[in-house]
Amino acid sequence: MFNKTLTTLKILKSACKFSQNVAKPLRSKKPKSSTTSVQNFVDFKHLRVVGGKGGDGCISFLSLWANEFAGPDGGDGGNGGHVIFEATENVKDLNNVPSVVRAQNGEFGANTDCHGKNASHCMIKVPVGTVIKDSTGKVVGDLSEKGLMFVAARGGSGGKGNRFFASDTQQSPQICEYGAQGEDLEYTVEIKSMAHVGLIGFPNAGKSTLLRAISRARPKVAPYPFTTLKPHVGMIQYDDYEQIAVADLPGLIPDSHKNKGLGIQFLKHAERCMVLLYIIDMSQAEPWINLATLQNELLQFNDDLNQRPQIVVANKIDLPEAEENLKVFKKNVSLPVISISAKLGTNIEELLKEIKIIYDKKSKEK
Ligand SMILES: Nc1nc2c(ncn2[C@@H]2O[C@H](COP(=O)(O)OP(=O)(O)OP(=O)(O)O)[C@@H](O)[C@H]2O)c(=O)[nH]1
Ligand SMILES: [Mg+2]
Repeated sequence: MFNKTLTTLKILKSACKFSQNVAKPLRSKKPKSSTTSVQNFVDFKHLRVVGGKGGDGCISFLSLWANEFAGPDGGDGGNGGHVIFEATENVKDLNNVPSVVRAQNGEFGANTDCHGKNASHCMIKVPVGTVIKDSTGKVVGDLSEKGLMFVAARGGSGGKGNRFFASDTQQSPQICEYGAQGEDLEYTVEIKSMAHVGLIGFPNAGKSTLLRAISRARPKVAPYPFTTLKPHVGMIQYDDYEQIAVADLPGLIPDSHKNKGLGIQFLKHAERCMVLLYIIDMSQAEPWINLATLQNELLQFNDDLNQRPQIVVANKIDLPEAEENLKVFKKNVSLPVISISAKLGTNIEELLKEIKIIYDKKSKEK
């Protein structure tokens, strides 16, 4: 009898598990890095690209013991290298892209018809999904697939040596060409999608604390506003081998969409996230006003942003004044609210599960 009830209980339990069917978030087995430098995520860069200069041609005349005036023998210069962007899966951000990129120059031509060597091209590796805009803001390249390339600046061609100018009428030309200058252009490169989930909130709401709690990323945490000035990305691991990228974005303030505070540039990061997580500090009075302000900022910037899946995270519930605020907050907010304490780790697992559910739903839609 006892055995029978035990088996029915077991079956019920597994049925319950099956109905939930959400992958469990995993704790990272690897400790956090102990290096002092912390890398931020670069999703936008303005850069200058300069193609290599072509090598100059050569003026030279061959003189042999039996033939003193054997004719012109100056070789051509080599071509300068191009600057090329190449999409690859091996890099995740634009950290490795320098602000000025110069390709190598072609070699000069030499006597005895020796042509200068062509310079090798300068390849810049960028992540798949990089969009390239010219100085007027027009999209000129979209590297949406692995291996796609965009020639950003062409190198100059090599100059002709005096051998090239020899003819029946001009047997000893004293002229050659200089190598052409490479193109000198400016571009803006942007990554289309930065992370699956973006953390949005006022300064000091606890965004960086939350990212530290759920991933191996190490953004700076401090009790003053604007600690985070550049975005950081961390990965959450799940037991179905899925990884979800979460971006800690710098804090927003009222009128950010008018370029106040850290400005529009930081709202642009939010555009590159699939799911938005509003982090609201529950220890402050009337937190629902903060949420409404944040939503309004996003709406003013781009009304598509409010159509994205959103979760409201009520943070700092460990503080004494948070309990009362949370009760009223839940009544005033229509979105799903998850209350957590990023500092103590309370309810973090529930939040991670909710993120996974939304992520799975979104991935199926694609
Ligand atoms: N008690 C309590 N304190 C918290 C919690 N989460 C964050 N804090 C504290 O709040 C302060 C600000 O935290 P940060 O994570 O730096 O806040 P932020 O949102 O990243 O701030 P900015 O980078 O300036 O936008 C720190 O002193 C944290 O220790 C929490 O759940 N409970
Ligand atoms: Mg921060």
